[in-house]
Amino acid sequence: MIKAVLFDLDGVIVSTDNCHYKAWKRMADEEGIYFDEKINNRLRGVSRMESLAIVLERATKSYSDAEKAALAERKNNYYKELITALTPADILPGAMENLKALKENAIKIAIGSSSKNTPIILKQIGLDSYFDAVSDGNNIKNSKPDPEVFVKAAEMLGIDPADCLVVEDADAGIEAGRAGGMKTLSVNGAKGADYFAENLAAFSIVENIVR
Ligand code: B16
Ligand code: MG
Repeated sequence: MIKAVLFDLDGVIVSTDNCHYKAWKRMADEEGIYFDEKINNRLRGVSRMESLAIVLERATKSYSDAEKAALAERKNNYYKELITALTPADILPGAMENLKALKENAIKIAIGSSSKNTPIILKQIGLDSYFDAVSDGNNIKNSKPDPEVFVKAAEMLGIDPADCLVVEDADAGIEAGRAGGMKTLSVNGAKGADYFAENLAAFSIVENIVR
């Protein structure tokens, strides 16, 4: 029985894809590294340093660890500049309706995001005190597909992982949910889930999965 729903943030509650893309692109252009939207799609749900490793696959020179840390920080500064423009209007269609319906049905809701910028993003979109628990890139050692972020979210809620549903837009996130012993709902084409919805706009989690 589903007692809690653990939501990925980027790509499920709010779309920051384009901000990540612009920030990586700016950094890559400055470094003369080829980068496009197809490469950007591979960064979904992946941690910042792992994302950098993917971006650097197209680099023509090698970078020391200190240089890599500086590149990641530079990208993150560009990204933070861009996300200051986010507002509640950027919440993805159907997300609020589902969150409200879950609350009304006494189902716990949590965030499980790889992003260290989760607190900033939640504040920008006006949901900083909305969730029962927030587990993110700041409280984990291993990022998705490792289940840690979702296992910690379930622990914070005090709910058995088997009674949790993970909602994800990334293959790595679905894999993480499954590895954590949770049920999974795919949105935006993530593969390998128990349930599929094109997006949350025309899908009720309460009606289709919880009941
Ligand atoms: P940051 P999610 C992920 O968030 C993004 O999808 C991914 O593209 C990003 O690299 C990762 O967060 C780390 O983000 O650099 O802000 O710490 O989908 O798990 O909510
Ligand atoms: Mg995501």
